[in-house]
Amino acid sequence: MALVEVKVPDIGDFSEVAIIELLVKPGDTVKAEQSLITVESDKASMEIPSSHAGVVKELKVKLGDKIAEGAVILVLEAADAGAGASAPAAAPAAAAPAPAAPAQAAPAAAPAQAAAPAAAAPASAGPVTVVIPDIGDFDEVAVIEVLVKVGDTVKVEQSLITVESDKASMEIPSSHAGVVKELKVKLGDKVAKGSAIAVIEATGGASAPASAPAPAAAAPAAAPTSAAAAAPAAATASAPAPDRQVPTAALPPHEPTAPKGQLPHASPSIRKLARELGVPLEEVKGSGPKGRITESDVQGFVKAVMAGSVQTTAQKAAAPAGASGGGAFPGLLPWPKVDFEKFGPVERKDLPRIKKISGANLHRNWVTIPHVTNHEDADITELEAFRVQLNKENEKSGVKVTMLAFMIKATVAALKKFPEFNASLDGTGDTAQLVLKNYFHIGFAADTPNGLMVPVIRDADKKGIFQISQEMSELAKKARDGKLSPAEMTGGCFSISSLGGIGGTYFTPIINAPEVAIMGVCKSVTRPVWDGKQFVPRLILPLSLSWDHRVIDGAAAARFNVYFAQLLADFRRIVL
Ligand code: CAO
Repeated sequence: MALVEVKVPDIGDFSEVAIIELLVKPGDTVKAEQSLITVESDKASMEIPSSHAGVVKELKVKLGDKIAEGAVILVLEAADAGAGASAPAAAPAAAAPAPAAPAQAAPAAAPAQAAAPAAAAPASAGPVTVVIPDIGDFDEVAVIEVLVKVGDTVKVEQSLITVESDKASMEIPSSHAGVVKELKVKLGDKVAKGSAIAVIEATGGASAPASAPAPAAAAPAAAPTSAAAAAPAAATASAPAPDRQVPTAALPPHEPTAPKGQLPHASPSIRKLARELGVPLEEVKGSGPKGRITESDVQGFVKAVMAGSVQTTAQKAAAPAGASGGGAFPGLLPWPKVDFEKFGPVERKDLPRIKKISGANLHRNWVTIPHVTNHEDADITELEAFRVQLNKENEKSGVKVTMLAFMIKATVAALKKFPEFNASLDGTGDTAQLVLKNYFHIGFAADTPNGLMVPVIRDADKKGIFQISQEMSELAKKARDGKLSPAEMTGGCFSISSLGGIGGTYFTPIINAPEVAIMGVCKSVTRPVWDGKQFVPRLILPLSLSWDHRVIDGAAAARFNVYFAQLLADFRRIVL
């Protein structure tokens, strides 16, 4: 038994390709021509097969390594260094007739490479039939994606179709810029060198001669030109993504089609997209031919994970012991799918943009912050009388003082007394810190036709009741007119959500992260209150304080609420 170094064969004009998958590990027994690694360029992915049968002794590469022709992939204890070597044929179809040398094995084969731009007549303008270039020894490859449609404007080297053999997939770029007049292929067609792909009304731009197919002497697979390999990034950056003509049946996104242990079917660009998004392709159900994973499959998977209706294997592994699985939250059921029309006529409306944004924030805050809500009643009989009197005295000023202005001042005093309420959590786990603020910016929830907004009164500690009232009414108007700037909604320390003008008794306000508490206020009502001798009518304001239990303790919350209510009951206390 001899030790054999298996090397990267002639892979054409690629100077370097990235290893995206390791298909074997030390100790594995491999057959000649069994795939060892998968490498990927911008336009193609390919598996590199073994030149020999034997046992893997040592891997010389790791995921993410950039490799080129001649790089050693692994050391193999060859079953028979001479006879075990593969025939010249190799991945992906027939391949490089590079003879495998005993002991120091030459690459078994040249994998298929990204195709050079599709060949076409040299005409620089007018109709051009773009054909499949030399793609090596493939007899026939299947068209698995049609990336353009009639009427599309394409650039030189923009991918037109994706073809696939059993070991590689590659995108075939256009040789000419122009408008697609006719498509000569459809999904599932088998094509070979010279097959017509499309007729393009060329606008003059053709790929440089350097990018013509250049079969490598030792590797008949189509040698990509450096232009073909380098161009796609620019092409995709400047051109809108074409509508991929692939089946987009609404299949459940999380029932992998790839048999266990086998690679999922996906084109190089889809693999790249999945890697960028961190999508485990082997967990995605493909809706394309032969279970091929399409762009919309990847998008559907991401949406499902974000909605919590699907949990990746990694998420399941990270879930707490005993969790029953299901979504990002253990045990969470998928959102119910209801055919509403079945029960009666309905109307569908898009959610306003603000609702989408605030909804996402509220959702995050509700599910990530351990909320507790304490309720309290404040006797505002005297304060309300004072407010009414103030407004009478200042009728002409045009500034109306509402209870909310007093509550903002009371909030500042309570935050000064209980600084952990004027704080934010920064970081998680061992590195978590409490950021205590020495400023007093108070937000208030404003109901607008488009949804909830929270403008912020800055430096409320430095402002009087009239100024706060005036700013509040200006900010509330701006909010309703959709004219609030982002700066007017950021930097808050604590928020007040007042439903006092509407009604209700108590509710659970959602904390406005990264704040750690929020005061909910409902409508004041006159109630009979026992004063020790008799029931007397008092104006009672219901308060609901939600607080983040990671930062605040229940006793502190109760003290905050009691103090806040005392301030409103006797506003003179604010100067103490
Ligand atoms: N109890 C009884 N009456 C109250 C009150 C209270 N707690 N708070 C306000 N009122 C009265 C006001 O005195 C005013 O009465 P008049 O018209 O007789 O003067 C009336 O209700 C309307 O007040 P307002 O709403 O114009 O003023 P405000 O300062 O109380 O509130 C604002 C301003 C912008 C906060 C409010 O208009 C608003 O949008 N509230 C909704 C907040 C919200 O949606 N919260 C829920 C968030 S969670 O989804």
